Amino acid sequence: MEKILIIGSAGQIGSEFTLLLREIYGGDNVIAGIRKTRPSEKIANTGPVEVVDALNVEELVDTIKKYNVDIIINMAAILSATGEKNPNLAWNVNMNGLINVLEIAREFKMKQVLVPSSIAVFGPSTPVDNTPQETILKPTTMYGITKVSGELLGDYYVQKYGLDVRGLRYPGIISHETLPGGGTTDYAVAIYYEAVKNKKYTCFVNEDTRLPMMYMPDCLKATIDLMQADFSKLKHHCDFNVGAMSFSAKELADSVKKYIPEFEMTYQPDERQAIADSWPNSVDDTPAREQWGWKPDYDLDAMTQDMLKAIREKHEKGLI
Ligand code: VAH
Repeated sequence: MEKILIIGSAGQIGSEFTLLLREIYGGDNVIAGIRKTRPSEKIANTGPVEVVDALNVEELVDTIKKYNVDIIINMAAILSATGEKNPNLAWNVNMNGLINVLEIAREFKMKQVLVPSSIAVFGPSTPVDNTPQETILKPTTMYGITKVSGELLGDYYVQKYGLDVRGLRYPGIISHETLPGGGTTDYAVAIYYEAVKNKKYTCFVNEDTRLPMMYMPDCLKATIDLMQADFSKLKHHCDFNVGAMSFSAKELADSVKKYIPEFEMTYQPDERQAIADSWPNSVDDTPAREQWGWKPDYDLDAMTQDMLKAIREKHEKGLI
């Protein structure tokens, strides 16, 4: 059975993907790599946890040898908004961490490396609607620059060394288990928590801001489907567009109001507005659908119902 190390296992996607991987591959075969943030109870109690910083080669190699790791999933990244406050940190974590992972995977002849990308690879000169798979990639954020570079680096390791490296361009990911940190799309998560707790939310982008978004169950489905896809059928590797839905901040607020009629949304755009404005409204994910059968399950209304149900339960238990 494969031995999988997931770096960034305490993060928004990493925390839920670790649990899914453990259901599929067995708890003991999925090592949760964390840095400072303590893992959830569920992760701590269902398999091994190790302190692994992608910038610390020794830590990485020790963990790989200890568990005979043959697949690495690198979910650790400094996201767009935090990256604009500390561009050098974003470059260091997102790029030097990645090259360490790729070099070690090459040296240890690993089975696969999964490195997420993002719609942040696109910029103001990219076609904004139904953004094609192959298009202009001139991002205006350091995070976006690291994601374009990461895609190119991953593809290089595929072509030059025959390493199986895969990645997909996540849209904004919405979930109710682990809060996101430092992203421009974080408003699309905060709105649900604030609607349940306070019946109001001041959004940091304007009401017309439209972005590609995806509910976490679809994010996990896309990630595991790509991971398990037949490599020989992939014409792309580290840069798959994946779409699910696209909505404006106002449409999101209206979706919440359907279930919390007294909810009020106000808008106070901050520095994250410029980042959101540089990203597309929607993406064309035909290659993902053709090459590995991608198909989302959730639309905005189904997501809103599921998010509000889960967050209300947390609120009633006094967890938020
Ligand atoms: C961010 N959530 O906002 C991330 C994501 C497409 C956005 O990459 O930075």
